[in-house]
Amino acid sequence: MPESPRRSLRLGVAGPVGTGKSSLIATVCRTLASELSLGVVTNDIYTDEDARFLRSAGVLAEDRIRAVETGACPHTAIRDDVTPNLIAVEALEADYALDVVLVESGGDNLTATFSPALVDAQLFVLDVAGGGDVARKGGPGIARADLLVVNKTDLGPYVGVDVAQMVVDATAARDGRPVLALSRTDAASVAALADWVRSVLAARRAGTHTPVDPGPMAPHTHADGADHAHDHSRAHAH
Ligand SMILES: Nc1nc2c(ncn2[C@@H]2O[C@H](COP(=O)(O)OP(=O)(O)O)[C@@H](O)[C@H]2O)c(=O)[nH]1
Ligand SMILES: [Mg+2]
Repeated sequence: MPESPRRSLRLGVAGPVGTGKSSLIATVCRTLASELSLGVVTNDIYTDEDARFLRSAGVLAEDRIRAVETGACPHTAIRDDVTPNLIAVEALEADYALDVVLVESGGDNLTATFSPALVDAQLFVLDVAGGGDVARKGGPGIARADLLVVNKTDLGPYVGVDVAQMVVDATAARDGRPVLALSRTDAASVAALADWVRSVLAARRAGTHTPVDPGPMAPHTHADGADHAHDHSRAHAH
C-alpha cells in the first residue's frame, strides 16, 4: 500500500528516567518548530506528567502534544504492544500535516528500546550524572540506537565524570554509530542535535533510511514481582 503523504518521520526517545528525554524533546521543538511541523507523544505510566511539562514549556501548540498512559511497564507500550502509541501517532498525523513526531518512552531501565513497528529511528539518552561507566554497560539502546546522546555534559565537573572519556567509551560500544555529547546550555551541541534530526528526515524522504531494531530487552525481573501481571514473553524469556 502506498504510504500516506501525511506520514511523518517517527522518532523515538528512550533512556532511563531523569536522563533528560522530555527536556531534549522540548529543545528539539524549540529549535525546529519554525521550520518543521512537529508533534509529540509521551508515555507515562499513570499520569500525563511529561505531556504537561512539554505543554507548559510552550514550545508547541498544546494539542500537538498527546499523552498515552501505559498503565504498566513502559517498555511494553513501546515494544510489545505498540497499538495505543500507533493510534496516538496516527491521530496526530491525521490532524496536522507533520514532518516529525517525537515519541518519548516512559523511562525504563537501560535495556528498553522502541519497536521499529512504532518508530523509524530512535535516540537513546544517558546523562553524565548517571555515572561515567554507564556507557560501558552496553545494552541494545546504548549499542544500537540510531543516536546515543550523552546528556547534561554541563554537570560533568560537578559529578566527577570525564565527559570526553564517557563519549570515547560510548563510541567504542557502538561500532561506529554516532554519539552526541549534549547540554541544553551548549548551543553548538543543540545545533548538532537539530542537524541530526534534519539528516534523518532527509534520508527518510530520500528513501535511504532503514529502520533498525536495536534488539529485545535483556532478561530481567520486576521489583513488584507477584503483582506484576503483564506478559512480554514475546520479547524475551524470564
Ligand atoms: N544540568 C542539566 N540538567 C538538565 C539538562 N537536561 C535536562 N536536565 C534536567 O534533568 C532533569 C530530568 O529531565 P527530564 O527531561 O524530565 O528527564 P526524563 O525523565 O528523561 O524525561 C530535570 O530536572 C531537567 O531540568 C541539561 O542539559 N543540563
Ligand atoms: Mg520525561
